[in-house]
Formats: sequence, C-alpha cells, structure tokens
Amino acid sequence: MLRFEETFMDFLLEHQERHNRTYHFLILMNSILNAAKRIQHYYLTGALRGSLGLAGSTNVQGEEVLQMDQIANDVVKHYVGSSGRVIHAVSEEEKEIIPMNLEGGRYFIYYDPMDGSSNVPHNLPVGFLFGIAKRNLDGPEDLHLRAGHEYIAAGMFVIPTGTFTLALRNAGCWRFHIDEVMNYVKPTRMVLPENPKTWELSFNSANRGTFAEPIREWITEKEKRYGFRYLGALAGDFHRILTNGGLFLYPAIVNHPDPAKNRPKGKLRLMYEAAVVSFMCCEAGGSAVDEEGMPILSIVPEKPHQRTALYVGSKPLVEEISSILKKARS
Ligand code: AFP
Repeated sequence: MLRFEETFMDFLLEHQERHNRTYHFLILMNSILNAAKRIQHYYLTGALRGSLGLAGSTNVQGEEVLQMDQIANDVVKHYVGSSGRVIHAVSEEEKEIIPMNLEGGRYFIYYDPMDGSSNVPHNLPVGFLFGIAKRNLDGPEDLHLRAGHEYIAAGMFVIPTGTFTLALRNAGCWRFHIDEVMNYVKPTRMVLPENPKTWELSFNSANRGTFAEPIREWITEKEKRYGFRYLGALAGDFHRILTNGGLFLYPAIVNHPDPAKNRPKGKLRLMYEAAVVSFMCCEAGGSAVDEEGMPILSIVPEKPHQRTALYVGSKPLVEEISSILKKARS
C-alpha cells in the first residue's frame, strides 16, 4: 500500500497562505532545504571520498577546520546567497558578517553548517543549525545583531540521520523526516512532555568538576532520578530533549584545574547554537537561560560569535536552575 506523506513544502505553503504571508520566506526556506540535502549527501559519502579529515587551517574560534566544515559552509553560502532573500549572514566558519543581497535582502541568517565536529571523523551525527530574523523594512537597516526573541524561525537538521526540526514564531515547533526521494515529510508537532518519567539530563560529564558548586550539587541530586545521554553534538542532544523532556546544559566552566581553560561565559555560540535551540524549545513549551538565570532569547548579541552558557529544556527544570543561579549571584 502506497503512503504519501505531507511534505515540508506543502506544510509551509499552507502556513504562509493561512497567515497571509509573502512568498519570500518560502524561497529562503527552499534554499536552506537544498543546502541541507547537499550537506547530507557529502556527509554520507564523506568517508568514501576521504573528506572527513582536517582542512589544514583554523577558524575564528581558533579551532582546527575540517574539510566538511568548509564544504558545508560553502554549500550554505551558495544556496542562501542565491535565494536573493538574505541581506547578510553570520556563519560559525567566518569571522566577519557575510554581505549578501544588501539592497533587496529581507532576512538575516545566523548558521552553523556543521556543528559537533568531534563526531565528523566517525561519521556520527552532526547538526546544521540556523536562526532567521527579519531586517527593518521600514527604514535604513542598522545591521545590528538580533536577539533570539526577534528570530522569526529557527531550525536544525540532524545529519545524516535525516531529521529536520523547525520552529516558527508563535506557531509551534515541528519535526520532519527525510523520505526515500529526499523530501522532508510528515510534520509532527513537538511539545515537551510534562510527565517527568521520560526526562533526561544531557551534559559533558567530563566537565562536571569545573561547574559552579550549586550546579554540581543540583546535578548530583537530579541524576538519582533522571537518565543521562550525551552525544557531543548539540543538534542530536537537543533532539532527544525535545522528544523526551529534561535538560541539556552546557554551564560556564569556572573551576578548571588550569585556570586558563576556564570559560566563565560558557562555550556555546549564542546566535547560531544557543538561541536556535532555545527558540525551538520555547515554541515547544520549554525555556532556556544563561549562567545568570536570564532568558537566552533576551540576550542582545554584541558580536556575532559571542558565547554563552546554556540551560535548555523542560520548564520546571529550567526554572529550578534559574533560581539557583540567581541566588548564587545575590
Ligand atoms: P564544534 O562543532 O564547534 O566543535 O562544537 C560542537 C558544540 O558546540 C556543540 O554541538 C556540542 O553540544 C558541544 O560543542 C560539545 O562540546 P564538548 O565537546 O565540550 O562536550
């Protein structure tokens, strides 16, 4: 028996029509989908083609660049650039803001084309994450960097497993699966489960001793109750939290034995990692805060590659963490 599932594009067309929106966002999303499918292809065949190794340079974060980082960045830049709908982009792989269509572009896109690099040599899951904001259409554009609450959409592809999750502002969070002809299909609304039975914790346990004392105590208490999973690629780890509930945390590193390795501002990048998953989480009924217990979506970035600590997931857990963090500061 043949089954025909609703495709992502059908879903989005219907959404845009229902809300009386322009076709511009459709064109941009189409370009993002084309990019994701290309990356999926290069990643699946990467081991055979020998492109899972180092490229021989370092990026803006001082990290060694992989061939896949470069390929994925070039792919995204090509597709979203040729959509003609983007005024400028911020990429994890490029130091400067990337100018695109300065006259006609309507959107900003902030993206990490290949997140979770330590999984790349193993061909294990990685993410392509992006957030989209709209330019000021009524006056000259100030090119300022937008806070997460100004995003109109944010999404992530888990590659190569073939899932795509997208949140649209005030319209919920949806998951799609890739089918045999590379269409993302079968929209499923994501809502964080209220029942704690399935909740999980996700964090890099090797860093545990470096977290602030109240966070360590909180973890010790909670892990008696909840399961623990960690993949080391935000898109994959957050994918589980979105389904099962619980908390993903990447706290500030404040007690490293080598003080030079402390990261009091956290490790994850605000614009194309933390704000992206926080936006999706909030649209699915959850929330997210930084090391000061402040909502991630309210942080106005001062620079494109700003870092932050991140606590994202089920509301009751984020609220507990938030009040612990605020108390520790008072
Ligand atoms: P890179 O892709 O920049 O190497 O980092 C991936 C990531 O930002 C995010 O996807 C993970 O959640 C986090 O780092 C994992 O970091 P650790 O290796 O420190 O656990």
